[in-house]
Amino acid sequence: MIRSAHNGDRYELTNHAAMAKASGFLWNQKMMIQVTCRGYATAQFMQPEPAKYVHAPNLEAKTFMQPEQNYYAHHPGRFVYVKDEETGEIWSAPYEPVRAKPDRFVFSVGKSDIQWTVEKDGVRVEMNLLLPTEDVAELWSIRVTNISNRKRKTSVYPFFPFGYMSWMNQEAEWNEEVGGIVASSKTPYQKAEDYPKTKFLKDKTYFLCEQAPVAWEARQDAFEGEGNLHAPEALEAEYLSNSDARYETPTAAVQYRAELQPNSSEEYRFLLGPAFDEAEILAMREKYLSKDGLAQARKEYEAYIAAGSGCLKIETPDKDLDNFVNNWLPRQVYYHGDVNRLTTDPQTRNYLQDNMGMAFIKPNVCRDAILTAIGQQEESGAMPDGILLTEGAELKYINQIPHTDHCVWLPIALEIYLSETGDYDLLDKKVKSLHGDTHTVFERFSRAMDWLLSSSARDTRGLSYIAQGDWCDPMNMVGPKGVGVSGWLTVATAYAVNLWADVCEQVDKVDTANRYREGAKTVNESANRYLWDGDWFSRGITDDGVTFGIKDDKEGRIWLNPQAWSILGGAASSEKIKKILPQIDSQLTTPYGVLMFAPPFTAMREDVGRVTQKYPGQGENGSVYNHAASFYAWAMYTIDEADRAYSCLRAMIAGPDEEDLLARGQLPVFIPNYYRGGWGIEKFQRTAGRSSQLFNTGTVSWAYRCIIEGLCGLRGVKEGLKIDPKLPKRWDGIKVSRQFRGATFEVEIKRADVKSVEVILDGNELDGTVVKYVKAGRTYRLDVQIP
Ligand code: CEZ
Repeated sequence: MIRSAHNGDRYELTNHAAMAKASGFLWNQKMMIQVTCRGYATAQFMQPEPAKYVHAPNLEAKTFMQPEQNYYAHHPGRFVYVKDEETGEIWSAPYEPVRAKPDRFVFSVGKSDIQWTVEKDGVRVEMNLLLPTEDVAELWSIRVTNISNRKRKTSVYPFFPFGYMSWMNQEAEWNEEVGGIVASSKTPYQKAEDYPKTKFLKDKTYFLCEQAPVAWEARQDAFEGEGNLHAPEALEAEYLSNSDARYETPTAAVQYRAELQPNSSEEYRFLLGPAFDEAEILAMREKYLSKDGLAQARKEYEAYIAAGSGCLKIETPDKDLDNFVNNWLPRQVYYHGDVNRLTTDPQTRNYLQDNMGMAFIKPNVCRDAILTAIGQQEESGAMPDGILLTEGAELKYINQIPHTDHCVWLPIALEIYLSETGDYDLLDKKVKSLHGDTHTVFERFSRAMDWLLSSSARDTRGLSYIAQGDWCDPMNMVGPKGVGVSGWLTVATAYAVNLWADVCEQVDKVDTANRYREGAKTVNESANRYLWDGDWFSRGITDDGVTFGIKDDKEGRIWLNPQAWSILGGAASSEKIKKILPQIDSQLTTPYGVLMFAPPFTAMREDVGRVTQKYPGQGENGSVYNHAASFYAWAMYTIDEADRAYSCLRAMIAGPDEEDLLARGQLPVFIPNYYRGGWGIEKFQRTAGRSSQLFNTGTVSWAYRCIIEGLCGLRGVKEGLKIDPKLPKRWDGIKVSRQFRGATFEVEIKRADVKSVEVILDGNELDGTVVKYVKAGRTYRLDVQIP
C-alpha cells in the first residue's frame, strides 16, 4: 500500500481509500500547498500576510492551518474529469469528486513535486504538480494516455474550482488575451483605513491553458447544473457552455477532446495562481507555460530543495529511519527555517526553534534569525511574544496573549548554532534594537537571562510566573492574576541559564559563568522544594495556590515537559531521574510515541485553562505532541538513555508496518505536530495514533539534532567535532556521512570490546574523542568503537 521509491526520494501510496487524508506539501518562500492523495488542496501565499487564491465555496474565517483538516465534496481541489465519448461514462482523477474506483492508483509524493497516476477503463491520467522557486503559482502538467488496445474518444476536463472569493465583488470569464479563465474580486473590508491595504492585493486568480480548450466554464453553477460534483450536468452536453460568472461563484473548468490511438497520449499544461493584473498574468504565462518553461522551473525548484538536504546521511539497521532522516527530515527542517510557517509574526519560540534547525542546513540563516530576534528584545531584557518579519507586520492571534517563556529559547538556539559553526565572534556583534538601545549579542543574551532570573519573572519562592501561557499556548488560566507559576518554565529557566553559563565559560568569562550557574542552582532548589511530587515534578501552581500535575490529579496527572526539562536543566538529581523514568514509561509511553501528559482532560479545569477544553487526546490535551516528545528524546540522549531516546524518536515516524500506517493515516514524509493520544482508554482507543496532518511543528529541529548529535553522536564543540554515539542496544553499528564546518566526515561506528568510545582518525588512534582543527574541504575517515 505504501512504498518508498526512487531511492527514498519519493513515497508512493497505491490505495485511494485507506488513508484519505494522506498528503504531501510543497513550498517556496512565498507560498505553500498541501494536497491530499484524493485531490483536495490547501494553499496559501504571502502578500505579505497569508492569503488564498482559491477558496472554499462559503465565506471562510481567516485562521491558521487546522489539525486533521476536514475535506468535503466542495473543498478546494485540483481534479480532472474524463468522459468516454462513446459510452458517456465519467470518472475523475485523482479520485474526487466522482469517486469512481480506479483500476490503478498511485499517489507519489516527491521532494520537489507531487504526482498521481490513475487508471480506469483503459485510460490513464497522470497529474504532476510543481512550484516555481520565486513566484506564486502552481505549475501543472496533465497527461492522458490510451492504455487500451482500441481507439478511444474522450473528453478531458481539468476542473480547478476558485470558490467564494469575495462578498463584495467577484466575476470570472475566459480571457482570450491571456489564454485562460481569469476571476477578479475585491478583498472584502469595512474600515476606510483598510482600503489602502487592499488596493494592491492580488485579487485575481487565473487558470491558464497552454493549448486553447474547445470549451470552458467559469461559473460553478453552470458546471454543476442539476447534477453535483459527482455528476456535473455540464459534462452531459457535447461541450461545456462557456458561461461566465457575474457575481456568481467562479470556477475554472475547461474541455479538451482527445481522440487517442492505443498507447498514444496527449499532454496539457496549466498555471494556477494569483495576480494583480493582466500584465502580471501574461508575464507568468510567458515565463512558465510551455514545455521548456516547466522543465526550467523544475530544474530550479529541484536545486532549491536540494540546497536543504542537510548535513547527514545514515545507514543503520533501520532502513525506514534512514530513508526518513536522509530524505525527509532535513526537508521539513528546511521548510521551517526558510519560510517561518508563512507568517509575518512568528511566535518568538517558534521563530528561534525553526531557525535553530537551519544551523545544520544553512547556518547563516540561523545566525540572522538570532540577530533579528534579539533586535526586538524589550528594554527590560524580556523577549516579545512574536518576531516581526516584514514592515507593517503586527502581533496577531496568539501573540496578543502574554506568554512568559520566550527568553528560554535564545540560548537553546545559540547553543546549536555555536556547536555547528564555532562562530563565537557573533557574541561581540553590536545589535541596535527596534526600541533604540544598543548592546552586543553577549550583553543581550545576559540581559535575557537576567530577566528570567529577576523578580519580574519569578515569585518570592523562586518559581517562574506563567501569565497566560508558557510553551503550552493554551495553558491560559493558571496565572492570569500574575501569581500562578509554571513548573516547566522554572526548570526550563535553569536549563537556559546553564546553557548560557556554558557559553560564557567558552569565551573565558568564568565569573559571569559562575554567576549564572549560581542563578540556575537557586532556581533548581526552588523547583525541588515546591514542585517535586514524590515521583515526578508537577506542572505548576495556580493563581490560587493549587499545585497540579500531581499524583492526586485524576486528569493531567503527569506532564512530560517538567520531567524532560528538569533532566536537561539539572533540577532532577540522578535519584530523582530513577524515579521519573519508569513513570514516563508506564504512564506516558504508547505505541505512537510519548504523550505530552496523561490522562487527558475530559472537562474544563478553570484554573488550568483552554488546554483542558481541547478534545481529549487531541492537540495539547494529552496527545503524542511530538514537539514535547522531542525535548524528552534530547533529554534522554544527554543522560545516555539511548534506547528510550531512540524509541521516542522512532515513534514520530509513521510506519513501517501497515497497521501502524493505517492508525496514523499519514505518509512518512513529515512528522506531524501530534498523533492522537487516549491509547488504552476505551472511548479513545479507535482514534489513538491518528495524525494531525500538520507539518508545522517545532519538533523537527530537535529531532534532527537528536539524530545528528545524539544517535550519531557527531556534535560540534568549540575545538572541533566530538564523537560520542548513542546507539540503541540492539544495534551493532552504523555508517554516517556528516558535513561539518565545511569538511566531510565518513564515519563507521561499531560495537566492540572497549570501555569507552575510541576513535581512529584516518588510520591513527585519536587522543580523546574530539577531532580538532577541522579543515574545510577535507574528508576525514573515522572508525569509531563504542562499548
Ligand atoms: O500552536 C503551537 C505553537 O505554535 O503550540 C505549541 C507552542 O509551543 C507553539 O509555539 C504548544 O502549545 O493556540 C493553540 O491552541 C495551539 O496550541 C496551536 O495554535 C498550536 C498548533 O499546534 C499550531 O499548529
